[in-house]
Amino acid sequence: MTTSSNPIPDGTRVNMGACELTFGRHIVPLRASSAVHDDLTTLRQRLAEDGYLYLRGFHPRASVLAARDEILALLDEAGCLEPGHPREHAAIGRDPRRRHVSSDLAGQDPFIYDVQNKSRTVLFKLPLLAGRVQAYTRLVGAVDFVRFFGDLLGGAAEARLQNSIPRAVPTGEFTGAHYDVVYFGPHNDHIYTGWMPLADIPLELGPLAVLLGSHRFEQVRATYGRMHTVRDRIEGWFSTDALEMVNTFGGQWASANFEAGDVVLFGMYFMHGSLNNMTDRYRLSSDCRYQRVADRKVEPPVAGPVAEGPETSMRDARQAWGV
Ligand SMILES: O=C(O)CCC(=O)C(=O)O
Repeated sequence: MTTSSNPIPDGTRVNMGACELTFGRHIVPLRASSAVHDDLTTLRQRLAEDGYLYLRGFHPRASVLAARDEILALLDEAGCLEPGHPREHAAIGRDPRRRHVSSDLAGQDPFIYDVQNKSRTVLFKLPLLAGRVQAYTRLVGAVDFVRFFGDLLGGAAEARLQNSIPRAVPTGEFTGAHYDVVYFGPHNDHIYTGWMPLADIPLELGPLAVLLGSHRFEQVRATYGRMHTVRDRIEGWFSTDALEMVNTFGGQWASANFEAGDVVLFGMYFMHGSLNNMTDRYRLSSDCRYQRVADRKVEPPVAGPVAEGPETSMRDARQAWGV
């Protein structure tokens, strides 16, 4: 596992949505746990206290790049890449007429826009791509990682491939702050996310950013954290205003210059999103999910009756919750 760091000088400016964040002030580098990766006691303490573990260079770089190549081939097939560039540059195609990416979440197209979050990020429907994402499938279910995760939590573990999503984020896009529990429902809060870059993702490509201390926002957990976007017909992102989050709840954002092989592990109640992609290349990464086998449930996709009427905006919901 890599332990070297790629430092970010204080004063470095990055963007998250419409907000500019300054390193050393609103945002700090993620703390890497690679140097203590054999020390389960320390890792458990860090996961509980910090809300996350940043494992640099966990996966062999070649395994990650093999998965990336599969995703790039699919992006190419979807007409998303600019012709005439080496594929691994992930250059975003300039002609939208070439793209065949669907906005119909429930449809049979394997390439869809993240319409749930009103974003042009391209998501891939794995069940429709069986046989074409073998390296990606091996990476998500990598025995070393699943064993590590099981040792960390105490018990045998497994990857939830069906909930793991490769994503390609285009220029200007970012992910708003959210808890993952709202996408799985509170009955599934045993699931963990293992976010991984599928290529090097320096700050300008818009990597993952997490909000330190957000696993302890008790009032937010007790309100927003009880939601399920489908059951409660509610927006998923808690906020697109990264500075409002810091000013209202305290804490700082954290991010890193990520490299292929890194993983960030966190639970369902940990605010995260991403910085803006400031380049003309896709940012390629994967949201991967893991759980202990003992926690496995025969879960209904939606627990409880589905709310009626139009979707509730997060703004209205937050006002009602007083958070
Ligand atoms: O990669 C991103 O922009 C967001 C990732 C995310 O929300 C997740 O992994 O749960």
